[in-house]
Amino acid sequence: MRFDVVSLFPEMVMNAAGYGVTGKAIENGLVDLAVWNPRDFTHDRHKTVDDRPYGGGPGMVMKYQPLLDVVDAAKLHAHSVRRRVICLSPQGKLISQQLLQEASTSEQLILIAGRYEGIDERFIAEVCDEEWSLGDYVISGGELAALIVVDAVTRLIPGVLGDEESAKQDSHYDGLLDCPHYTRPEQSDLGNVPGVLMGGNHAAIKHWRMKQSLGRTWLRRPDLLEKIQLTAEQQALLSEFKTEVDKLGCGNE
Ligand code: 4HQ
Repeated sequence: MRFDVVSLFPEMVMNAAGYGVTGKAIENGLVDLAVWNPRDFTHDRHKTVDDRPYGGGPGMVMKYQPLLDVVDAAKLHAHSVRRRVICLSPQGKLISQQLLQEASTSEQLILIAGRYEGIDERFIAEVCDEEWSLGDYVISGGELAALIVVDAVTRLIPGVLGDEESAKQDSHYDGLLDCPHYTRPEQSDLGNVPGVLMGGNHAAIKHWRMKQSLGRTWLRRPDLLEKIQLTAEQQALLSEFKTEVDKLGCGNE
């Protein structure tokens, strides 16, 4: 996988991606990350990347010419067919684990991180394949959104996560929330670790974790349960969870 992020703040993207899982994946050559500054693709003395909006109004709009040239340059660096140009914007499709899963089979993702009020619509319409959004809120620039895509997609590349911390165990991988996690000490003023996790019965632990995932999803995100088909075993575990909540007034143990 090759990521090409287009940003007026290339260090912001490069630095943030250098940490942790993404940093290691880049170091190990499992993913490539390049950041392109549209300012380097201007031709005037002032290196102008923005201009006043037609029709008036506050703020500035990113000019399409530097963006067009920067995307052409990024395309030359990977002669790949499975390539997508994606603009990060609140007008886009909501980013989900499924969307990212599909994107992770691309060979090259060109991510456009805009600043100011936005980008000249002609660039979005003619050059971008898709617009993606983090959610219904506004941030100051597309960089953080692009970094989220780079991070979340990188985790899905084979070999990036060790087998133990496989992406399969994360929240949202199977459409469910993750189960609770505990580490030492076993007993504390804040409460005790659920006994089943201490017993070494791996089948029982697996069932408990699945039941917790189902129960938490039911309690916190019932909308997610409507989108998936539960197995008979999962339906039984969720029923148990609901019975326990009725009895104990809580979802644990
Ligand atoms: N932006 N999801 C870039 C966002 C946003 C979002 C606002 C993107 C400003 C210039 N990006 N423009 N929500 O709020 O991706």
